[in-house]
Amino acid sequence: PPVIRREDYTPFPWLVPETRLDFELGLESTRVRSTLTVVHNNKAARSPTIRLDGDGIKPTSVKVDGEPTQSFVMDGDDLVLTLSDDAHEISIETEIDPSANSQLMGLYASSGMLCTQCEAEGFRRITFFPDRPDVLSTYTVRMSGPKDQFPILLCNGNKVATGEDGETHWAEWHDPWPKPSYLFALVAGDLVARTDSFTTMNGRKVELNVWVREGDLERTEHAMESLKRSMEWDEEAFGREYDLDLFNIVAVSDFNMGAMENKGLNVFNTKYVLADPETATDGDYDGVEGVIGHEYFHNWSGNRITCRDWFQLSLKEGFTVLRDQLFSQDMGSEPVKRIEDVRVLRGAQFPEDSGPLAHSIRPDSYREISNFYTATVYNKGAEVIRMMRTMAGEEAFRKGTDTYFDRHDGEAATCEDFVKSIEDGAGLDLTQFRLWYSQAGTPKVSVDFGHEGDEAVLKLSQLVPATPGQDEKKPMPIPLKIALFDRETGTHSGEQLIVLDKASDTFRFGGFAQKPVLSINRGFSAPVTIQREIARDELVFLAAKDDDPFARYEAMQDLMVGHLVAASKGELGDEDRAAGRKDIVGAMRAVIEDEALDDLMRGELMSMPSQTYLAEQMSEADPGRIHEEREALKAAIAGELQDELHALYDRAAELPFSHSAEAKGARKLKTLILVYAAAHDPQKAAELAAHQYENADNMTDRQGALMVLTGIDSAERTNALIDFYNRYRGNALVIDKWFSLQAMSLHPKVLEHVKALADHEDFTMKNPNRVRSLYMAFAANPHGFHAASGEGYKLIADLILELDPINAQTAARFVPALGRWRKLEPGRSALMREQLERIAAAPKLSRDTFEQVSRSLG
Ligand code: B3K
Ligand code: ZN
Repeated sequence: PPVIRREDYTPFPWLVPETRLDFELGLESTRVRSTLTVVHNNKAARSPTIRLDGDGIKPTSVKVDGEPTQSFVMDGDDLVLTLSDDAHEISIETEIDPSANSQLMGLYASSGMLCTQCEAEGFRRITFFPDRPDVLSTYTVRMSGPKDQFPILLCNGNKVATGEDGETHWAEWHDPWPKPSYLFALVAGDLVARTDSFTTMNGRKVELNVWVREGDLERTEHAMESLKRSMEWDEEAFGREYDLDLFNIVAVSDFNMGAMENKGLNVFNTKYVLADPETATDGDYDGVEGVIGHEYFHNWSGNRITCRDWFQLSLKEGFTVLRDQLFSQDMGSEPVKRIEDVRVLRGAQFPEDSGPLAHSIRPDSYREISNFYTATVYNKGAEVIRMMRTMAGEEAFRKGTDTYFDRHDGEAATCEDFVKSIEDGAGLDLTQFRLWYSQAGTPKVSVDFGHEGDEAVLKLSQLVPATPGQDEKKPMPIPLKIALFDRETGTHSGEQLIVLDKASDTFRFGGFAQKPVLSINRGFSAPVTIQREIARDELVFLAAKDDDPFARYEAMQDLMVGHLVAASKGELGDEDRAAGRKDIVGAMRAVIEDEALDDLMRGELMSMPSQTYLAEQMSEADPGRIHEEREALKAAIAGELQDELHALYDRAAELPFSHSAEAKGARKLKTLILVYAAAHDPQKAAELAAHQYENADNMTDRQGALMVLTGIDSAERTNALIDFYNRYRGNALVIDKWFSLQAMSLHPKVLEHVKALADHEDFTMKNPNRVRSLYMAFAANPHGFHAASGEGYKLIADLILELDPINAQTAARFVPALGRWRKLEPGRSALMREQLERIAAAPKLSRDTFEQVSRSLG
């Protein structure tokens, strides 16, 4: 497959002002007639031909200006037509089989309904079209089909006419907003809606619908409330008003990702729509709110202003992730949301940045664009824009985004357009800052903090590591929020923002008779790793006293990371180990006893760094050793703090169920305490967990208890797993949890369990949620995946090979887990690499998997 390069961009030689589509819908056969008006694009070189992208489709008829024509050729999958004049009308017919579409790109069938997924290049699987985001067109769509099978017919924009003809009915939809083909969507099926409305800031009433299958209606309230909150928030926070009279959301159970922001017709994975206390956890509720917000916010950051080409993906995704993060921060606990977002960044994006798949947030080349919907483009993209906001301040940043929306509304824009708008609107100089768009790799900031006379002296240096294709890096501007604490009073005289924009620099702060304690990268103001020699007592101090919640969390994490990394490397003698544990236990006790903390935040402070994050701190990780040390520390904490943890559990258990922050915090603590208990006294923990499981009146408590039980070989485990399955049989999203919990477990036989689950009658390779629930959960379980025998690696490689022909996009998403071989101890490293080579040697790989495997080996 060819490499596509950003620098090769040229505008398309033709404009397509209008697109008319006519669908005769059927599950096995759908006929598509498309009529495009095309005119020569004045901003591009004149061309006598027009290339229309296709993917696996054939034209059954081609007409130009109403007349059948032979003046076209097929070039691979594409249709190339010769045109004599500057303006024409092209009509093409295709016929497709949605039921055979297991890739879930283009038009496909999902439990009896028809739906589409076009981003990034799915539209070309429906009809021939210039399937690129810079070709904007106004769509009019007629859909017809059997009334009983497809009583509901939905498309983008507004419904303008309907009618029926015997058993068949039809609807015509018109979307007044010009859009690229990737934002096209249609849905046809037997659906019911929760209906509501929202009145915009200018008094326009918008009809809102959340469409689901018959039995799911009761589980849509949270989605609808989240949508209304999103609409209101975007008006308030960014001045953005919705621009159609109708907004539809449809939940689909077979979906490659979370959701899709098609204009006026968002299509969602059921996972991000359906929620009620009995079947959804607090985390699921937050997920629904966040994804509903994300897709809604795309209406401006993505749809009204779209991307010129797919290299600009972060223009819409990075910005929209930032917008959804800020929304969720405002709806719930701001510090806890910030901690969660940083955890995602460190867990998913940092490993990407330090591995063979590292790329900048605006990549330079790709073979398959689906492989670039990454944590880097999304989450690091959001961090980069967040840094601009931090440097500008909230008010000036808003002026920058207003400038962006004003200047580029209706256009297909670039990341450069965005940066320039922020620069002009916010009054910042972002010349050097643009390096964040082109350089990959997580910068390392080394801190040397000293004291001279009455000055605190902060020496900082930065290193942006080499990444594939980028050996030499330039220093980037790194905004760091800092505070200097007085050791005696535990206070500081104000947070400051410093910007490290050189390879190294020194910052001096006067008025310190005594050396203060440094709190740095507060709020995680820059997506970097901080490398510092810091005394354990200073970390203990910050973990207890820092008034920036993120920095406090960070101190707690650093305390544990420092200890566990040294322990895993075998660097700790008995005395050091005991001293380290003593400090951690002391800090943990202080957190438990601190009455000023709310329980959601307390839960964060009490959480251990993940095994993946620990591995990321080492150049050659031994997952087995990390696991042992981490479990041992857990056991030590649980043993030392037995009484405190029990008292905390009992207090938390008294709170009745509600969605309040207090009740959520209490639930988080209960399960966290069970996790600790399981490492210390498994049988006792099994009893406690079984009790929590049986008495649960909500999914958070029940799932938490079952999660702990799956790791403990006991009768309670078996009973709870059987009960859970029988209780929720037939509810796909909850059965997904049942698969996941077993695949994520700390049970010694987890590998055998996963193999057996793959043969379970409820397992299918056709449903991405189910595949992910078993195999993504397993690949993220270091204890199983990194089995010293290499069997975990083989299991994932087998999966990739089996899934690749069915759903390439989903298969390719498993490759990064196998790309970590360079960062493992030699034994596992060789075993992992062997599996990548086995995949690479397979005779027929998809473009998706081929690209990921060859980059991972390269
Ligand atoms: N824009 C879609 C992602 C489409 C991915 C296609 N492979 C969802 C989102 O980010 O909102
Ligand atoms: Zn998005």
